[in-house]
Amino acid sequence: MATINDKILAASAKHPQPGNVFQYGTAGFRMKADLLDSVVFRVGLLASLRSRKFGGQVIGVMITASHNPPEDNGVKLVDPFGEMLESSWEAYATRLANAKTDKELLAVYNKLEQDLDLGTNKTPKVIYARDTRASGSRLVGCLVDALEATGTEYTDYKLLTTPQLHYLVRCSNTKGTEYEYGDISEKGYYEKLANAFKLAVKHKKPQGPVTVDCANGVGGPKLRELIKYLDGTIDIRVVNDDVLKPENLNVSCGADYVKTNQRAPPSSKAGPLERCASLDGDADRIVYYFNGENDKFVLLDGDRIATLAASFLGELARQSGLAESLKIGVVQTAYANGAATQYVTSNLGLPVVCTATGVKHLHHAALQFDVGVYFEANGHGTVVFSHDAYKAINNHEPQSPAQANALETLKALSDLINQAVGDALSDLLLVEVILAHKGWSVKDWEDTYVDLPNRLVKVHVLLRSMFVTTDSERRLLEPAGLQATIDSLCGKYKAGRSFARASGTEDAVRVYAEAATRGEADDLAQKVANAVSRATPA
Ligand code: NG1
Ligand code: ZN
Repeated sequence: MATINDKILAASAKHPQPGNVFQYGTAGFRMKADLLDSVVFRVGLLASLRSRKFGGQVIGVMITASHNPPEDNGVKLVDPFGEMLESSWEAYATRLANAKTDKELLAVYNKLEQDLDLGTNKTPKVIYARDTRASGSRLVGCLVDALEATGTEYTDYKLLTTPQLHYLVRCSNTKGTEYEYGDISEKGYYEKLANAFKLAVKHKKPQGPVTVDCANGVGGPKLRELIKYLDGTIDIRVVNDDVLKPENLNVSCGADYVKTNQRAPPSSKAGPLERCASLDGDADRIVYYFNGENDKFVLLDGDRIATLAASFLGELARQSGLAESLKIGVVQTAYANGAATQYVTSNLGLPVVCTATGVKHLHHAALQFDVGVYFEANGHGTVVFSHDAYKAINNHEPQSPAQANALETLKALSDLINQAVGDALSDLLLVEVILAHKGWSVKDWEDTYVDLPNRLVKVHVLLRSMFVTTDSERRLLEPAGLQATIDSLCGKYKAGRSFARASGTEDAVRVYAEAATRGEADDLAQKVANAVSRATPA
């Protein structure tokens, strides 16, 4: 009878390594889809090991390339509690992906089996899903070959948003425990969100419609499904939801298009001051925007969602009598606009923590608070409630009808907000609840503070690894002398702030600058970019 090793060798022969060097980065593996067969097969092997490491708990595999163009694809693992894969395992994924031959791959796999102290012999379990890309079903075939070869039990959830898969992983592993999260089904996800939304808005029906651009991705059909459960409590208009033509995915629409180009999708027909939102291709990011005075485009990005959420959660904590027991904080990266940081500390009186780029860093830091609000400026984020926060919210005896009312809303929000990962559909409903409660238009939301003019510049460099940062990527240790140059440039501009860091996803150094005026921000960014270029070999 063929052993598991024989089966792995035979299956791997169907998916030869193309000779490329791969790296599991912050977003898993992501590249042109036709390079990914061996990578996805090998991620399947790792998912099986990861499940064995956790005594047969369910591990998730998501096949998506998020906001990338249609011809790309990608794959990432979801850990048992619905979080992103633990960092130390990223290196194992990279090791497996780069084994050149089937034999070498088997050797790496067997070595990991030995080194990882896998404990019990429980059957490994994996669940997986994909976005709407044409290459998705082929890559699922590669994944299944690995799961079959390793004797892993698996369930195919077909098309899902990334956060839906995270939800299902968390539900699967918490069922019957004190952390039980929800029913292990797509329907369970919609019911959880819709019920929480209806409880949270109560009689404060959102005013007017919100138009949601779904990037022609999986968020479209899933949002339409969610709407069925909302019983008309909100008018959501779905646009750019054509998933039958996968070549349209993320093309001239979606959150990344809107954030990068600082404009609405050309197809947008929204009138002045109408609420609009855009999701990305796998619906884990969302940004809001509207046409302001004189047709001026106004973006309400992740910073704005974070400040809005923090302000409302702070109010609810005070109104429900829980201000003392709930430590609320906001986590940002260095890319957060300085005005947003200032607003949180001065106006809201809440602490702000800055972390390195990448949502896993933000998520981790947010867990240090009872209620941790975190968003990247690009719109990926959520609010995490600690176990103690859930206890406090659920056990608190309200002292007045007003307290009871606020407590009910807070409870509903702790159900509405995806605890595993940033979720565009959950974030959409969160923003809608808050605007409805405050009776705010998008203009009122914008008016909370004025963003400092800022500029992001990309400098292509040969060796990005020579840029070594400290202080949550806000300061450079190397190349020697460059930080002093940046400091001295910043000092010449009113409210000047700038930093340079190596991108984790491209061969480039990103320079961010902000200052009191548009011209000064542009000028500062350009000068720092020039200094970065000068500091690198041509
Ligand atoms: P890098 O390339 O490391 O700057 C970019 C985004 C991150 C995050 C990752 C994808 C900026 C400045 N950076 O990272 O926010 O979305 O891609 O995981 O937008
Ligand atoms: Zn995404």
